[in-house]
Amino acid sequence: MSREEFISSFQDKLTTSFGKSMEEATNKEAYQTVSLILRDMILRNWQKTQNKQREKDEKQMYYFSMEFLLGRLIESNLINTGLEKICVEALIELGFKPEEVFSEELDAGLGNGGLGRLAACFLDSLASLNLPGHGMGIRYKYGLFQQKMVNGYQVELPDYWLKDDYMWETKRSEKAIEVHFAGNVQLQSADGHLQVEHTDYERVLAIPYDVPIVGYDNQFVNSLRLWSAESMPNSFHFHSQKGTDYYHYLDYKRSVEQISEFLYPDDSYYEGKLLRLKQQYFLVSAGLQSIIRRFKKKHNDFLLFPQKIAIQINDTHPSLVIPELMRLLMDIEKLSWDDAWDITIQTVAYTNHTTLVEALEKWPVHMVKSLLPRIYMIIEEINERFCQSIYFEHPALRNEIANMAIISYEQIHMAHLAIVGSHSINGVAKLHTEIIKKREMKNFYRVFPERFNNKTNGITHRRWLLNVNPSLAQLISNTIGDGWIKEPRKLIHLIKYTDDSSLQDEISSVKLKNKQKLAKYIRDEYQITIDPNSLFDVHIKRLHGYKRQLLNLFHILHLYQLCKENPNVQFTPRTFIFGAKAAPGYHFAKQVIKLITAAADKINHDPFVKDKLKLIFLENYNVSLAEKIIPAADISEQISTASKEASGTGNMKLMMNGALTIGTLDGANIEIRDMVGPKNIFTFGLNSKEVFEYQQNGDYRARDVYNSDQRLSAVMDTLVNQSFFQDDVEFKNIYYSLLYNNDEYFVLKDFDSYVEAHQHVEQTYRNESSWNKKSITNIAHSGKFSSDRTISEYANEIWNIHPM
Ligand code: 26V
Repeated sequence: MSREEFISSFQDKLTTSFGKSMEEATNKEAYQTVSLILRDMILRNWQKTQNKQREKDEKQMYYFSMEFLLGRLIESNLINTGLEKICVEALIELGFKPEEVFSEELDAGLGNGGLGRLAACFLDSLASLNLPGHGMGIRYKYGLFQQKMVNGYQVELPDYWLKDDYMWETKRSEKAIEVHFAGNVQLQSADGHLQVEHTDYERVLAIPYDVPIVGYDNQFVNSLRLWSAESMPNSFHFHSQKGTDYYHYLDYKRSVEQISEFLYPDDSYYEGKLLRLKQQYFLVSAGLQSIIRRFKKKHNDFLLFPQKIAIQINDTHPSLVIPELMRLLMDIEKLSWDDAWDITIQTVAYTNHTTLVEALEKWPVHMVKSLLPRIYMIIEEINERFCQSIYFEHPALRNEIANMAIISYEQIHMAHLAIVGSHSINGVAKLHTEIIKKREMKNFYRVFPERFNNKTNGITHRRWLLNVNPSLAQLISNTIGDGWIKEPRKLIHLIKYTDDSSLQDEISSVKLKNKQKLAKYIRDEYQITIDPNSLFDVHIKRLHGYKRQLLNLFHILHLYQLCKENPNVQFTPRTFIFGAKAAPGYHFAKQVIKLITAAADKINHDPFVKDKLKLIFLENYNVSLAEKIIPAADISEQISTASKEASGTGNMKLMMNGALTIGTLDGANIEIRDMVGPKNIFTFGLNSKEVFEYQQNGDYRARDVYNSDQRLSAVMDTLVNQSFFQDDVEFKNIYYSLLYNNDEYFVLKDFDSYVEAHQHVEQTYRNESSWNKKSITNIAHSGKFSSDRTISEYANEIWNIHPM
């Protein structure tokens, strides 16, 4: 499509869809018009891809996830279809500002954080690598809440992302599926076969909305299928004389629609909520039934199923896939238990994303029994057979059966179910996988060693470099050619230029421009002026104790005290930027947010430190905001308590944009260090072994650390002595949790080495050439962390799917 053709389509669509002329069109209408043009093109390729996949009967992979954190799609769709340049030029010619037009799209925030964004990056890589792999998720009416800051506190508002039409979805009413809840189950034996009779169940209609997932420069389009729950008026029998049935119907309708109403906003603390269980079964049952329906169009032998279908479950959230697939194969398709079990195991693979005990899913037996009676029977049978097999085949583990059982103490352990019912269990970074094998799941590893494997996470370099940082992308292409876009490992060619002073200067000027842009955004939105020449230190992720935003803040307060004590201290001006949402019920995390904003208020208004320190807490951190911050970062804060962060992916995005990492030896930070070498990353703190030892021996004394470090006690005392903060109620809580609850996350313990690492950062930053060299080194090694690499590993080693 040429620019002229684009402009004429634009004018056409504007008239036919909105009845408006160019002069009257708003940014939103311009956005919708561009999407419509793009949509036409994408739909054609979508159909072609589907036809080809159907014809060739290639094996398909389905990624089941309760979360897909897509953000906006307009720019990545433009880039991937090759229309970006033309569209941008056309919009400018027509008098629009492209950035304003694109930002009319509301983020699809159907995820909490890392796990949901990973799913979105994976979809991009699958399509870009011509791999037949699709997403299965829920079309939540409300995504992750919008964060409003009121008086320094987080307040949550509903995220009604569907208020304008969502331009990328297609409703497929004709492909609706019925999902059944509750009721009674009777088992009967009929001519050697088990007859299952399920009666008096509640019927829910699952309507699929398909979103095309566009590959980069390959005309290949996969699908993300998002399910929405609707009531079934026809299934409801109105027969009361008094007219109360109508009200019952409305109750039923409301309760059904709740299923896909909102995304649970907590990604670290499991609560056994019935509605969440309903959501999980809804996704799993609708998704599986639609896969089986498609399979049956070509095949009647279910033994072929694992050769045609692979299912990856994103954490345990969709682990009901295992008993539901069993149910469908046995009760509906009439396979034997043994055949159904072989098929299920060969089809399903499970990714573990956390070892935090409080995040492990355990459903109460009574809940599953009443909501999903048939599924409960199947889980019981799986458990029975599994426990038996341990008893007879692994006598050495007999004493461990109670710990390994799927059902124990009236709870169903979903991780155990996921391990027993799948052929592959993977962690998301080397260290994480080792921890799973050697500690958290060591008994299972003894039983199924061949099932465990590692797949270090990745990010799509197309969005996180090409799209968000076009000037850096251009500079890279000018230096080493643009082969890196299709083969991100080629970024390594930059390594030859680390000493090239002209590249160093250009890298630094690209970074400066990005920082100026972010500074302007912050000035416009917050009326705070920050200095683009200061060091931008960025800490962006969900707020959680283990991610230790508090450690960062203590260091900032320490710097503040240094400036105050000695006005002549040699000081590299720094701007600290935070972005973080806390789960609405996570009080400690909310107190930390309040502490950060209170500190920001104080520091930013202190004329004494005016040119030296700024602290910004950005409201409503989400994908689109991340895209603004990441290209402008000098330092990437990845400071989790060692062993707690399974991988991290923000670390990869920041590195790819030339930021240097200050981090603990945790998650993928370790692999980043292995790639760039210890000189190009600032590591500090306890390692995972040391953390485990303290936990095992119980010999950590936070109080002793506090007493022995005067800088630390001076900082912490400001939380309680009113010298610095006014409203001190929540801050006292933080203080007490550190000293009286013995600092669960070793913030105090790591303070000293963190301060030292920051001194090292500061010294390095003063030497511009040395800094730029390190920055280039980081970019050069970031190719390994493209999700293209991750997805190729999954495709070859777990799914056995092939590029088409
Ligand atoms: C957990 C829960 C617990 C129950 C309530 C709802 C809910 C929703 C999400 C989660 C997910 C927790 C696991 C998670 O997000 N892990 C993150 O996964 C990233 C991708 O693998 C990884 O980079 C992060 O290190 C890891 O924390």
